[in-house]
Amino acid sequence: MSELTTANHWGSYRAIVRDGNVQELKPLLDADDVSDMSASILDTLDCPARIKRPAIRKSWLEGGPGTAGHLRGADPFVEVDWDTALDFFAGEVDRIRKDFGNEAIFAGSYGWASAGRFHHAQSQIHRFYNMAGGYVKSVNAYSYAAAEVILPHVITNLRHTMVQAPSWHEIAEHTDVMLAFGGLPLKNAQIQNGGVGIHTARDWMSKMGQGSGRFIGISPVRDDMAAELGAEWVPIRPNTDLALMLALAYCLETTGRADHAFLERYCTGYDTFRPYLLGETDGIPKSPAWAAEITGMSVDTINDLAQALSGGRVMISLSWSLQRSDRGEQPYWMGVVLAAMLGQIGLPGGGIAIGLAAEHGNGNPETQLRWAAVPTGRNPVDAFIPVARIADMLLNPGGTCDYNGRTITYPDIKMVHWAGGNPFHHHQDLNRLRQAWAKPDTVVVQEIFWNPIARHADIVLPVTTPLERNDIAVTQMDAWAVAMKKLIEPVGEARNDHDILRGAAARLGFEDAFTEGRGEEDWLRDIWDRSRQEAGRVGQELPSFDEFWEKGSHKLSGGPHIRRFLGEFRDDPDRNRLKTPSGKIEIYSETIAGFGYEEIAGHPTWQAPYEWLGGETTATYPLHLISNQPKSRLHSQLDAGAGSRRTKIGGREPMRMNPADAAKRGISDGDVVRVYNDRGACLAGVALDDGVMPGVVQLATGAWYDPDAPDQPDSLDRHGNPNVLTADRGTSRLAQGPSAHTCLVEVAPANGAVPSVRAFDPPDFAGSRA
Ligand SMILES: Nc1nc2c(c(=O)[nH]1)N[C@H]1C(S)=C(S)[C@@H](COP(=O)(O)OP(=O)(O)OC[C@H]3O[C@@H](n4cnc5c(=O)[nH]c(N)nc54)[C@H](O)[C@@H]3O)O[C@H]1N2
Ligand SMILES: Nc1nc2c(c(=O)[nH]1)N[C@H]1C(S)=C(S)[C@@H](COP(=O)(O)OP(=O)(O)OC[C@H]3O[C@@H](n4cnc5c(=O)[nH]c(N)nc54)[C@H](O)[C@@H]3O)O[C@H]1N2
Ligand SMILES: [Mo]
Repeated sequence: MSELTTANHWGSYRAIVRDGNVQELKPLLDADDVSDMSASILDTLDCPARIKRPAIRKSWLEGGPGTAGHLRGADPFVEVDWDTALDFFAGEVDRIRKDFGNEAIFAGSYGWASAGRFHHAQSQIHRFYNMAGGYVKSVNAYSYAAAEVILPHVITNLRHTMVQAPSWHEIAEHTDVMLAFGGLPLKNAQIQNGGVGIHTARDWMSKMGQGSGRFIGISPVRDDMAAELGAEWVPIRPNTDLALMLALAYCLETTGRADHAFLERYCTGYDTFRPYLLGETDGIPKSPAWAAEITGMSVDTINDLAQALSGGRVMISLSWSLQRSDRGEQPYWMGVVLAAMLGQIGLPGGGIAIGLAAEHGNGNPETQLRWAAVPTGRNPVDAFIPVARIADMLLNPGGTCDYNGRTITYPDIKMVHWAGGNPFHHHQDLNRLRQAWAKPDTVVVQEIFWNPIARHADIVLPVTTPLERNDIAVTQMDAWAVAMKKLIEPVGEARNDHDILRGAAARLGFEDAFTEGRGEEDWLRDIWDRSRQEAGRVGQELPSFDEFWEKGSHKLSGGPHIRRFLGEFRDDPDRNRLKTPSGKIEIYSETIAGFGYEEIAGHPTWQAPYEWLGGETTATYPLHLISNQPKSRLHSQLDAGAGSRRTKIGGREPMRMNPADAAKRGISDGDVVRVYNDRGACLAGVALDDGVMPGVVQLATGAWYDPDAPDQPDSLDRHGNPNVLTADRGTSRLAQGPSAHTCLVEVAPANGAVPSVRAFDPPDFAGSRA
């Protein structure tokens, strides 16, 4: 028996390994893991959904590239040996680049993959394609695309808001009132891209709950604020936060509480914004009465919130979810304006917080180090898309898209390659994505499981889990480094991403460049040693690789607990200018105004979202669907595992619904229902919950898409994947981010026999070859 350390995005573990099997995963560093995933990790390791051998889609194998793309997701597979699979894969890369150029290969490959610096699927695939002549990439993240684009125009870059996010420590000590738009969901704070040493959020939330600070959660769902916080819940119609913020700003301005000295010294453009706020430009004062109509809140509630803003040190907190909606740039911009009007930006515990509790690291009061990574090299191809424009690109080769002041022309993609992400989880309007997905000649996927992305591929290459390889788990957002040790031999014929790509590189003649002559251990040492040098530069000391590996984990020494986001700017705005054009906070942006997009003016303005509870479409689709992050898994990862399957209702993804909405429709707790709109339909299992406001239903993302008729264009999803319902529309022409949180649906009892869920079964096989 041996005890070895391992880690993943949701925690660090001590594994008990006996006779080549992992018997148990125990928390390595802390027991406070409210979303412990160990059971799911273990029971999916060798489950029926695990991909054991390389496989090729039958029509593609028989007819060659470009054959029956519409059958992707419906065709059976033929299992092949590795040489055959790699010959086909490398052959396609070569054919496409010769015949069409590297601009015909899309390898943006967005997704979270697994923790571990070396076996990081995105680094590996991008390194590979850079050496193969380049690929079309994607920019920005599904998480916060709109924020990434708007924030640098008006205040600072998103990365800065993450690594300098006010720490829990600072909030507990200094914040008197926090207005948390979108809440501070504890479930989300349990994970971190790259790994988590000790989960800190829950303890801090308890501490803050016991302190004197007042926490107000503004959200359609009550448990977006952890019980520990003892917070007040103020329900709001989804996607109307901007109107509430405007009304709060209106109250500050009209009662003489706006900090004009701050606006004068640190901001530009308030003079242009103020007439809009007061209604002088459009005849509509953005008053509490005006906002009450839009938000569904009472005038009194809005006035009370405005009063609360005079309660001492005030923090405006914006969840990332706010900007994954139509015109999602706007509440972010207005959140900044509101904080500026309060004049506390740069003071401890005051100002603005972005993405607090969205992940473990934001708020985690720990030291940060920029760790070394696998070098990916330079991409010779310039073409790119905003990440969520994938279906648009595939459907409209040669078409254009506006993005942040420029016009992008969509390349004509012949080959798509994904490693470490699941667009059939993450993208909106899956029926549309399936149409788009039928277009390319060839789709290559490196996956662990027969999940929907693997099923929609032509060439499927089975990949190891982190338990089957050696690696290092680190992230800039946590103080811990954990040795991820190989616990077991690869399951079936699974290979590491690096080894798969090395096999193709060998066929294409650049194996040595790809590997630099290094094996796994050499790479780990190289990454560690380069990180050690970087640590030295920032006053940290890392042990030698051997010492670290032997010990299994290492904690960096402590850092400042009070970060004072934008503190230097506040101290001296002339010397520490922001990187905005004016060097100040831009309440009015000439740059954005200059783009001439009617949906985004030069300052924040309210416009009704394309779908919302106050609009006309509510006659047909009267419920707003919140498809938020799942508590029981990470996106679609480990949906086949015990932890996630335990939560299913009638085998379907649970959908929470207010009892009043259910009663109107004759729906009871535990019923299987049909959720639908013009874009699609899925089944789900109902959980009644008065913590979801009336008019709203909440169905988390990540149930493996399970089309009932996979050869039909608009199939019912049997399992409860909300992305058959969401719209594939960019937030605006500014960022073109995903707008998943803008979505109306109707719900009805699923009368009669309902098809059983087959998402976790392997696909059909039509034999095997060599
Ligand atoms: N409706 C709706 N949709 C959303 C969201 C929403 O709020 N609502 N949120 C969006 C957000 S914020 C995000 S970040 C995305 C997340 O979207 P993704 O990051 O694409 O989702 P994951 O399920 O994490 O996909 C990772 C995939 O990589 C595989 N994998 C894991 N480790 C490895 C590895 O080492 N190698 C390889 N080759 N594969 C590996 C897993 O099996 C899994 O299929 O979803 C977005 N989609
Ligand atoms: N357990 C777990 N944790 C995760 C993830 C996971 O898959 N599982 N995913 C991680 C990833 S990739 C990301 S990007 C972060 C995402 O972090 P967030 O974007 O903050 O996460 P969400 O869960 O989508 O949204 C949080 C809450 O915002 C509320 N909300 C939605 N729309 C609106 C609105 O218009 N107005 C208001 N006021 N509230 C609204 C919803 O009620 C929702 O529960 O989470 C990370 N954490
Ligand atoms: Mo995300």
